[in-house]
Amino acid sequence: MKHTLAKSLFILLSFFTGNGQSIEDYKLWLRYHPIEKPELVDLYLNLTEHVYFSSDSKLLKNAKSEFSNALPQLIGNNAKFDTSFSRNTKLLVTVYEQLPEEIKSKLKTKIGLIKEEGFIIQTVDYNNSSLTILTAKQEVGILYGTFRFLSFMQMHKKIVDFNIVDSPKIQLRMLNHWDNLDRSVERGYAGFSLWNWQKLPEHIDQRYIDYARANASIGINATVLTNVNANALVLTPRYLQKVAALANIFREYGIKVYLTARFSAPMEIGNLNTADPKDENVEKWWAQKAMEIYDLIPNFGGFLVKANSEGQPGPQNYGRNHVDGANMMATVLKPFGGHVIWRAFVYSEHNNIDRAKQAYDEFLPYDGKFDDNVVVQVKNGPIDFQPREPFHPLFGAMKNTSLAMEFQITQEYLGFSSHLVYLPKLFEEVLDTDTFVEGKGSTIAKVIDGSLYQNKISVMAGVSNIGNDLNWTGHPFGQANWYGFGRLAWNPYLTSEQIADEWLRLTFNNESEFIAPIKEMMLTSREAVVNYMNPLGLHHIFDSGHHYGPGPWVDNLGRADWNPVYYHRADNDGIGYNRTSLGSKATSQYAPILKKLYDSPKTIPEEYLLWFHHLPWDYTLQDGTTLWDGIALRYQKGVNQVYQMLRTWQSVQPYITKAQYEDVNMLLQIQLKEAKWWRDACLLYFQSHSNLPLPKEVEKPENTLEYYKSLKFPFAPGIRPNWN
Ligand code: BDP
Repeated sequence: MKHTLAKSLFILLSFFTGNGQSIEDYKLWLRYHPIEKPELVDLYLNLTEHVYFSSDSKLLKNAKSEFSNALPQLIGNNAKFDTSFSRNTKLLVTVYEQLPEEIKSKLKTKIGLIKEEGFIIQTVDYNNSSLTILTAKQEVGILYGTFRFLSFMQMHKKIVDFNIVDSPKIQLRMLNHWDNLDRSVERGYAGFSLWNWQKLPEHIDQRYIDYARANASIGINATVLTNVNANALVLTPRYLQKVAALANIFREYGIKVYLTARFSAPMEIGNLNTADPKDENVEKWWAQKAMEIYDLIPNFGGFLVKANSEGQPGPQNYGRNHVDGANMMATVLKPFGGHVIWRAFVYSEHNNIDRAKQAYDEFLPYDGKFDDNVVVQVKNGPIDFQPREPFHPLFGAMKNTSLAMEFQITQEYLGFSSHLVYLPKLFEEVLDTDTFVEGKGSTIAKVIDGSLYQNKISVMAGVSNIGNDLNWTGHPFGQANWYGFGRLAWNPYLTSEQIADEWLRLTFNNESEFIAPIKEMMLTSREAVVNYMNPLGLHHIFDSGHHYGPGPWVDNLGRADWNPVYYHRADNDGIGYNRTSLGSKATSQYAPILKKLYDSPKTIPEEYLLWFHHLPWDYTLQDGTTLWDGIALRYQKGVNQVYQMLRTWQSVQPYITKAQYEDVNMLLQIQLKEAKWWRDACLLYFQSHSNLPLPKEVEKPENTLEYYKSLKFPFAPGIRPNWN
């Protein structure tokens, strides 16, 4: 009865919510659509008709309530929760320590295989019948196992006997929110910040709970609440009370809270006249602050620090270095088990060398000098979250330092939340890349998960794409990027294809006629954006400040390395940045085998060609076309790929609701318009240097170069105040 009711309600809701984001989208991948196949319903009913779920803590209660909410939606209201473990129990959920001895002994070897946060789901013979056990070393493992179990049901997996052992491969799986205290979100394209600082700590928005549920469901266990361009106010008692209210909720979902720490906080909120990390009073101030924070938030994670980067204060203001700054903070957090996550996103206005080389030059000498509760957080590429970059050469090079991977989930340089770009494809490409530092197979995934150098702390961070939009991420497919980031942080060896498959099933439906084409669309979407924005290794040719749309002509900003012309170096002879041994020598920051490969335009993977080489317009590409034609054809290809995405989406209309269909259809129309804008603006501008005609396959530009140059967007979202 309930089953049919839920279904009709679902259809009704979808019907009445119009064409944009719908209330269904709010549920993310935790939609728990009714299972309609009778044999599957029977299978799961059989498994769940007698469940014993030990729930003697808040965390376990949350796991149980997810289970008891989801089951009626999935298979009707027939699950029966037993008050104790009995002969009837079919599903037993409890931590390993509390299992009956006989069952413990059956799982003894398996429990040895999981890490602290891992879980086991195993079917065993017990009392002459079959019993499925979900167990873990810690309660949080039960929570993760619960969500996994429910996801199997959502994905219509026909599992009779469970045999699952899984643990996260990375310790800190962390979101970085670039959220300001006024609720604006730097580089945020999904509305305002979730954190309602004004109403906290008294008012607890249901959103906080649903945010925690969503994160726990994919294993995210840490969140930095505030922007890396930090405001010291968050460290004042009034705000810390608010932070504590959030931390209390998140703790019950296995999530630790971190804050960004403004290096000059002792001066701004502490009345000191210096923030010198070697000053005794400064260290005392931070020690006192740490005590105050841990008093309120006993499981506080620690600080994320952006120092001496893009104008942020840091130890260099006092003639000290990154190690001095990071270790001072690490010392005060150490007694409480806290971490310092110190960012390596640095490039200096006083340094004329290639910006792509600066972080490596600055940080490599510090390798091995950071305290063991310090992690150095490095962006995936050496410049800044471009649609494609070669990997950051610090990965693999800093062997004696725990390195965190910083990905950007929000699409600052990938069309904001208007473009459908499936980012796990990008993340996977980075994680699978071989650094060759310890010979073949030294992949970035192994650097990050600590298996290559046995570093103390492993971290993967993602700059969040979440805001208070009804669907959380602005674009409904932005949810796949949040989901995919979490899954890869749990296991960096998963494929982007598997993740897309899971997400589609959890979010939409299990119809193969829907899944197959849409999965294909997602998997090509990343290459499409590279083609229509930055083909062949071009990068950072975005319009200033807001980074919305193309601006390859921009040459008038205060610092050379803020100008797109610095990066593409187009002139009448050719295009590209010579970073070879004969140019800026950035290639020498990579392992010798890669240096050699990258040094020659003939051997470098073509997708990085213009990142490392300045080449004449008539240079011959691998497919025999000239460089000029190759660039132009790729821009056109990107546009064609978006046309194809639209056609694909239109072809699956029968499998989704009207609201779902219309929302993405409208967004794809924007994406198509903007892909053409990118193609036309960039090709017209580069043509003013190459003086060559466009190949016949390329559509004629819709406007003049002057028109594209004249476009201004003072109110583009996510903009950083006073920023170029
Ligand atoms: C750049 C963003 C800027 C951030 C900076 C960072 O444009 O808003 O503050 O990165 O990562 O991509 O610190």
